[in-house]
Amino acid sequence: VTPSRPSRKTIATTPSPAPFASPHPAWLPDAALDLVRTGTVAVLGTGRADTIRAELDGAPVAPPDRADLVVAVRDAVATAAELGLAGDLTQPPAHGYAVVREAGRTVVLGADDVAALHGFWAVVRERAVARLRGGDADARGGAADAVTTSAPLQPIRVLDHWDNVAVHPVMGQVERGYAGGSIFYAAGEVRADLSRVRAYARLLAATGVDDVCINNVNVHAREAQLLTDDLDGVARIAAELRAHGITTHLAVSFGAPVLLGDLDTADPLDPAVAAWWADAVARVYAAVPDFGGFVVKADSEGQPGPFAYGRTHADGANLLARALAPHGGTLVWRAFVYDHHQDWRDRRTDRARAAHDHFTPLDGEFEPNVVLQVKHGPLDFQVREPVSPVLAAMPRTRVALELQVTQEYTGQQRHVCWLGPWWEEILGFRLDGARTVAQIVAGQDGSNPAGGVAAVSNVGADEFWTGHPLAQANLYAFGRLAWDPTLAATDVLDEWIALTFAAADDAALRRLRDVLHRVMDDSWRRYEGYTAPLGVCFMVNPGDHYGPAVDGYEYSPWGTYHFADRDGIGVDRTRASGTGYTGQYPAPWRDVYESVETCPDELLLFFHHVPYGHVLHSGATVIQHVYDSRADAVEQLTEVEEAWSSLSDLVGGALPAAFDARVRERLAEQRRSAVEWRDQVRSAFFRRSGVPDASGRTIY
Ligand code: BDP
Repeated sequence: VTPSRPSRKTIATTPSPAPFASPHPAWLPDAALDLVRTGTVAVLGTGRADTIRAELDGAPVAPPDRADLVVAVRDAVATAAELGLAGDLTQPPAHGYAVVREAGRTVVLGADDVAALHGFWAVVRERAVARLRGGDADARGGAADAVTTSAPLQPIRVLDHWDNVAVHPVMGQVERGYAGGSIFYAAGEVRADLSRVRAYARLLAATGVDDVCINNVNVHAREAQLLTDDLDGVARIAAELRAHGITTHLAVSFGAPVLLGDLDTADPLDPAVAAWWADAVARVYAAVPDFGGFVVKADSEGQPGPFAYGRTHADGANLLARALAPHGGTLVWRAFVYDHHQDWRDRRTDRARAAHDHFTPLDGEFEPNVVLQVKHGPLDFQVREPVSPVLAAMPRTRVALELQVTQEYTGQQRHVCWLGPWWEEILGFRLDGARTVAQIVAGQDGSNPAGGVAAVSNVGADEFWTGHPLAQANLYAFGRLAWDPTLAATDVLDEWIALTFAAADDAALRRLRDVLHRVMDDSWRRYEGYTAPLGVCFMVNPGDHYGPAVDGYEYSPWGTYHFADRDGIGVDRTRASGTGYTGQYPAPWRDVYESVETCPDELLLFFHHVPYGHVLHSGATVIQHVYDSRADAVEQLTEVEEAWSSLSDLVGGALPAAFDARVRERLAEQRRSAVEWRDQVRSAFFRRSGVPDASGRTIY
């Protein structure tokens, strides 16, 4: 019996009950701004310097050589003396900022106006964190004299919105959205009231995100028309984002020339098609002069692409890249290309191989303004996958890493699942044995061109932005780790707590910090603990991808199998006897993953088919691990609920009552769902294997 569960469609399309223009302030409540508004201030420069002035509204203004806090755009300042500083003027790094602390004053210098804005938010953040960590008065205002600089490692830091302009009959308004409707669109149009978009841009600017793609990569008819029929709407959105230094991008259909009825072909080598795209791009730039570029999902899950014309993906990407190049635009082409009609009876076919097989022969063939966007794992945003080998396999191509902030496969913003630790692991993974994924995609050592990082946003018109209020931390962390991937996830969580609960008094803030870490720190591993084991992936309900269905995709053409039978489980992806996928990795991973002896436990079933009695490095057998971790993870939820309840005296004060109520409602659903996962996975493997649970816990 499957307990009834809320359907994804309902969640995605429920309009927010809250007034559209007054959402939860997330990590920028007034109290956070008060940390910099108490002393005197001065802002120098134009452009987004006006945005900083607006943030500091209410603070006493003083001349720049005396103000306690000065924020300046580099070209608005000639000498250090103008800022009341001794010595030579500090130079901010390209695209970044310098913070100079001298004689109790704080001076921020941005390389340009957007960098000044980032530097401003850095000061707010530092003061909030100093307070959280019990810093003294000096740390809150101006600490000891020091100069710090910061610049983003990744040139592209983009959030992709899978928002449909018109509500899609199956996918709703936001595909894989778990936070209400779209902040951009309502009733098939760009919203008249874009106040939420502006508030969103403000939140993103404070993290370091600088690009947003405003519509779904699955481009349906109405979204395709954005390009031609609603550039005014796009321009209105771009204006809101621009105020906070965010550049607008559009996802377009490769088939647009045909889809929009103008031509009978979209062949990338046809001059009429190239001319069509050149015109379309010119119109976009006429409406949005600082437009960022296009994102394309082609030949994937039903989207049109160059294969239909016998052309390569380099031909396809270059067509659009050449149209964008004269305007300085970027073409992001997704590497998520695989056969979703595969023969599930054939054990040799392997979806995990697809992107590498398909794209690496094209390395060196892409125009310089093409960025290939690669999902972090070879399958599809699972709770555990190995890092995609494609990220290190195309040294002559700009490659961007794609993460998923929206929790499609990690609890759909009904379960607490803090993804900071997962991303820290991915970004820090030494994929070619020497360089981390973050360094590779940033082109840090110059041995490959720079790409960046992208992620699917988790935001909607929901009162708390993200459905589960604690899922805000994932959005915050994406921006921070995109800017600086060397940050520790636990410190990023501290930042989010310090900023979000800036109104709490010192004692309440410390308690909130303690409880939030208890609830969130291990939540990703806990989620992994009660869902699909040891990197085997999927086991979710087909379609909505929520809740357990052990064999949900096992006999379907999507290429996501576990091959569990009475003897064993897992996918043999070795060179010796399986699909050969391990051979796509550079050393040392090609050998580490090839052998059951060296393959890490958490990825064992991604790479190997093993008997249930196989002994893990942990000492447990595979089957006992399946039993134990599911039961243990559910037991841990009791501690989580107790920790949250211990905050009850803060409700209505430091912890807003509606925030608390939403978290409690979600914790109850998480427990219900986790119990369902535990019982279904444990029973399914007991029935297949016949091996009893050595711990004696009940199996249904
Ligand atoms: C899958 C989602 C699907 C997306 C696809 C993508 O289930 O809704 O369209 O990824 O990334 O995970 O294009």
